[in-house]
Amino acid sequence: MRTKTISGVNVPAALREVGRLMGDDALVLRTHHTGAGADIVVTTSDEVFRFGSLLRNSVPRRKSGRRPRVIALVGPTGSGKTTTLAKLGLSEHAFGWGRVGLISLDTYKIGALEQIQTYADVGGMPLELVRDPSEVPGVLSRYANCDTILIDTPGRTPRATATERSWRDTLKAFEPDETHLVLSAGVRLHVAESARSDYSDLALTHSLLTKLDEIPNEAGVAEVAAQLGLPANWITDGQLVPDDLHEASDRIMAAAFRSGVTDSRLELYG
Ligand SMILES: Nc1nc2c(ncn2[C@@H]2O[C@H](COP(=O)(O)OP(=O)(O)OP(=O)(O)O)[C@@H](O)[C@H]2O)c(=O)[nH]1
Ligand SMILES: [Mg+2]
Repeated sequence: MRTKTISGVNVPAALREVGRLMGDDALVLRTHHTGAGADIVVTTSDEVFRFGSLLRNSVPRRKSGRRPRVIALVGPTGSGKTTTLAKLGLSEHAFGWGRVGLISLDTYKIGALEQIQTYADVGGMPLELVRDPSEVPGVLSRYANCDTILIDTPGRTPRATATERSWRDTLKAFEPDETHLVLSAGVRLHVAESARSDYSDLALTHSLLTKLDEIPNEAGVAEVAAQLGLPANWITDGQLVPDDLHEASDRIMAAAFRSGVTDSRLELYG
């Protein structure tokens, strides 16, 4: 969502400037008090509509004729990939209604397999650890009767070594229908942007913001989603598996207006 930041010596002055520059079309998203006065972040109703459509945009399947839908989660260390994968596999609102097969490409982290195995056991979901692209055709044929295949990946910093990054070749061999970039909702915008570019070779299709429960207010969530500029199906807001998984677009749109738009608009024209 394109936004504009308009400054003034205080909030009323900045709001008057918003009214002067943008008139009726202005939607105030946020006000920030700064050392020099106030910054107001504004957008337009057309932009909000465009952003809502982007979030809900469904991604066409890349491969026809292959029954299981293949969904991969990628993202930095500790962003919540494995926990979210378990939520997606177990929640009736996501893929728990059907047969789910789990795959882990995380051969690096100690305890990674045990963590995901626990969830696989809870949901009676098959789980395989895949180390190399040559293993992919075999796994796909063993999982042919699944409705959905969920792939967990290791978290690594952008400075990961070539060896650590070899899981990416294995992931590409699966040709996922969807690849979700999993990021904590509290990340700074420049971190979100660098995560997006770090994973760009994996043809990201969605963003998936986690840990909304850990941020003091949700206003910034929409900015992170907008920065990523990807459709979003889910968000997570807690450690409870699978309950803390929710539909994304309404929550993100609500977050966009979390900072008292109504009050600000009244002030704008008052
Ligand atoms: N508060 C909160 N914690 C979460 C949420 N999602 C995951 N976590 C916690 O974040 C921690 C890391 O979660 P994981 O699922 O292991 O993260 P990961 O991305 O798989 O981590 P690596 O495999 O090390 O890259 C765990 O303690 C999770 O319980 C969430 O929505 N809210
Ligand atoms: Mg993990």
